[in-house]
Amino acid sequence: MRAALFLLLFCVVGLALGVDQTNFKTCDQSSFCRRVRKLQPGNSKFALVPGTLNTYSDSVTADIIHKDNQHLFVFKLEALQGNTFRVLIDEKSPLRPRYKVEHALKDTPRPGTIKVLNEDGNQLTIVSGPNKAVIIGDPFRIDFYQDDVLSVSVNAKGLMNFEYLRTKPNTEAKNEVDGNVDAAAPAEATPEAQNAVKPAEDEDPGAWEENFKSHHDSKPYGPEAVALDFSFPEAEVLFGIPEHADSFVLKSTSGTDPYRLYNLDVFEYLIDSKMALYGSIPLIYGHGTQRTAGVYWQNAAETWVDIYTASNNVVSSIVNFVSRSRKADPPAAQFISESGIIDAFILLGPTPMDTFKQYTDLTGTGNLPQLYSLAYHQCRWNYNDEKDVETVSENFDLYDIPMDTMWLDIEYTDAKKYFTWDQYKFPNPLNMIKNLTDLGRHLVIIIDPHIKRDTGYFFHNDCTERGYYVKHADNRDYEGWCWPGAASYPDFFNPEVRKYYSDQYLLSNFKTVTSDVMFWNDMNEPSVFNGPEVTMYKDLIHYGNWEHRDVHNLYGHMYIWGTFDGLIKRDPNQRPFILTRAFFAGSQRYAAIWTGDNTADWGHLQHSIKMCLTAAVSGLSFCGADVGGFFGNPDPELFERWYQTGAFLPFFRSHAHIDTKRREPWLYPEKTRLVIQDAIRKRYAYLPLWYTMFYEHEIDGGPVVRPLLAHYPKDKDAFGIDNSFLLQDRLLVRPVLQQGVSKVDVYFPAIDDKKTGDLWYDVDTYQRYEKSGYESIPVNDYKVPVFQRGGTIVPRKERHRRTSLLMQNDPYTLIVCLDREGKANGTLYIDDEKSYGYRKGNYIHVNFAFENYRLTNYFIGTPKYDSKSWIERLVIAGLEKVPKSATIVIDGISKQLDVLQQGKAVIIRKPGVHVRMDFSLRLNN
Ligand code: NBV
Repeated sequence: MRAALFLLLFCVVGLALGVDQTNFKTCDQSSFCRRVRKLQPGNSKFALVPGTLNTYSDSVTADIIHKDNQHLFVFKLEALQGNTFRVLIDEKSPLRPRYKVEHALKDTPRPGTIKVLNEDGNQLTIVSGPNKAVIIGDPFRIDFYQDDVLSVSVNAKGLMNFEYLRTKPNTEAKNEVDGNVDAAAPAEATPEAQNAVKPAEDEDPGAWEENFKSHHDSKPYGPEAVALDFSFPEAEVLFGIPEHADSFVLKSTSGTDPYRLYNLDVFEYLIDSKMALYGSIPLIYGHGTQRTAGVYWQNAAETWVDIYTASNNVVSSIVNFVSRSRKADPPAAQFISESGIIDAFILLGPTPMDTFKQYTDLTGTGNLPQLYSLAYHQCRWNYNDEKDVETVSENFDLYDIPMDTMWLDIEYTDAKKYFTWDQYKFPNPLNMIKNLTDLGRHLVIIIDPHIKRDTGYFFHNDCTERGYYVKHADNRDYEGWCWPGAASYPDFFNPEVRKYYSDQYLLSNFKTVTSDVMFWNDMNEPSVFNGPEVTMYKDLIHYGNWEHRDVHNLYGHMYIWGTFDGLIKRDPNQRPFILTRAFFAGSQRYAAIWTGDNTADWGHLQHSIKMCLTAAVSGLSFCGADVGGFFGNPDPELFERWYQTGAFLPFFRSHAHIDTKRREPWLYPEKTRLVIQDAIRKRYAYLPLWYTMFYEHEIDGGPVVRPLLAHYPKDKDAFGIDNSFLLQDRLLVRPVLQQGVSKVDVYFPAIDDKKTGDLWYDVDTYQRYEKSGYESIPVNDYKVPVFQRGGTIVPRKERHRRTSLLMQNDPYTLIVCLDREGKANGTLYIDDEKSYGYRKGNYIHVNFAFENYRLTNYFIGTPKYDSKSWIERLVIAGLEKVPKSATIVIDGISKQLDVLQQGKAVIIRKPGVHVRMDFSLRLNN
């Protein structure tokens, strides 16, 4: 009852007021952020200790000293393969070990080799391939060059900070603050720290214990923050550090709070905001017309990131940077973390795509998903019972709208006990699942990490008996409030707990699902309704005796790792599908993400693109937003435009809050239903492209969804564009994101500084656009402005089916859009859409090339997968004249084909070639 009231209050207050910002800390309310931020740019107090330098085949080590307090640190610079360096700094003899992030990197990074170029008194230069690192002794700084161009400087602003661990000063005065800096007496400094200028950590009243609202953080280890600045001399814009509901290009934080990285469940989050959200990836890129570079700051503690760029306004910041001496004051970022060590990877590019791949080389790529998970998903909180699920599924068929997956939110469980079902609403889950799978559909159900403290619940009893829960410092199990009421949280950092948890997915344990059912992991920031900032206390203890403070941003990642392992154990030959809300660096190896609880308004629709673009360049290509908006009720127009946008983002799911009106497409006016049907059909037609792109992502790490600057790095006007995106380098998508418009301005990017544009073809009309710059494109209700780049070939499947499974053997259409030289190129990937057979070579990866009026194919590797599909149609756009006929040669046998003109393209029907066969098709003029 208490729980129900609490939740009711939580929802009602939230729904009435939107986000309550006072629930979340500002930098000034967070002791480490405000004390580190006090340090102004200038000469750093850190210096290399002369005579301590050692060089090895792949690295350099030295001691670093803080010149005021004489504390010693160890420094290591490692060269890694692929234009990457790693900077590690830890205390030389810390009072206790400091936390080093584990499990974010995919493997141990591959070492590179270095040569010492020269060493003089204060400076050492090492070379690794085309890269050079100049390590300056005093003040400590590292300059990274590539091809003799300075690309990244470390500590150039002198903002490095490293609060060494110390014993708690013996203070009588209660050293505590309530978000109010002046409220308490300063701590007494330790003898060794009593130097001329007292460091902020000794002065700040929140250094040894801290309060926020009614919550107390005991901070037994005191101040232990680390910080470092990174400058990007070649950059004009910075981007990265998801997750924020903000523009793709990061804004200056001068006069505002820094961007915050602290996985949090923010109720009704704001857009255009630097506030923390559900996931954190401490990765930033600097991009300019000549070069791109990046920094991955590997730290899982609460982190704030200050951005130094000219202005808050992207356009004027670009202009400013060009007009003034950028090199003297380049764009820079300072990472400030509450604990841990300094562990930074410097990614030297030089192109945007190189830099993105350097990051995925370290943290891994997303696995090729099962094809159905790239199709359309239907969700709401909640589908009420088995009948409801069946009716919704039937109605999709009745209205002829493709739909692959039904989702069940928390209400399917017995009293929010995961791995159980509500026996009244879902008495026969296996039957319900079978009904769906018989139709070619799938089911995804939610499993959250909060465990109901109920002595009748096996999971709780096991965790209690075996000591699996996250604990207080005195070894008591931590208890918070969440959906089930009183709940505890398994410590997924403990391998034994992960094993226990993953075993629950075995069909021998979870008997009421089949291996076709997949999972949604929500609330894994972790969300704790009555905890500080709706999460866990930082002084709780995890496996290995680490404080929650050290590992917070990794909690959700460890959880989904457990889920992934469970699904692999359950069926080693089926690719898991997991959707997660919280994430960290490397989470792409386990799950897809969505942007959490957005709102049914145009601003949130616009932010779905910005947020997924940032996620994609941070390794997480499989991203989407709740179509329609989670909170509120979308009007028909917003709903239509949201479907059209979602249809071109990787994860495509409609979802809604329990208090919203039902919004299945047929509940809207007929025209809206038809627009939605059309948008979903567009998605299904492009499924072969999506699947090919995700395979190629797994192989090479390039994002699936890309900002324009990924392929147009020299076009300054493209840098800040985040209402459009590329699918690989093949399609340019610019959905309608505003209410009531009859045209949209589409930006066609330039390939060079002479503003030369690529050729782009409207995918509906094959109308060609040749110039770079804005073009006004008329739109009606059905129109999604999508353009295929001249020079590419895109595969499609054009028959309308109920689900993607039923399309498996359908024939392909190849859309060939020619560049100025009459050429085009593109790939198609095919396999069984489900298993790991492709890892053993059971696939077809084929390249199509068009040149000199001839289309040919060649296979990348041996085509092994036994596909039944044929190529049924070719569409060629960009020919100067309509050819008289075409001749196809398959296996030495030639056949004449008719060529038809259709609008601005020509069509060749029934080339009749199987996807595994070599062929050559010639156009006869
Ligand atoms: O499980 C209920 C919801 C879910 O529908 C949503 O997608 C998640 O982001 N969940 C959050 C919990 C509470 C939302 C107020």
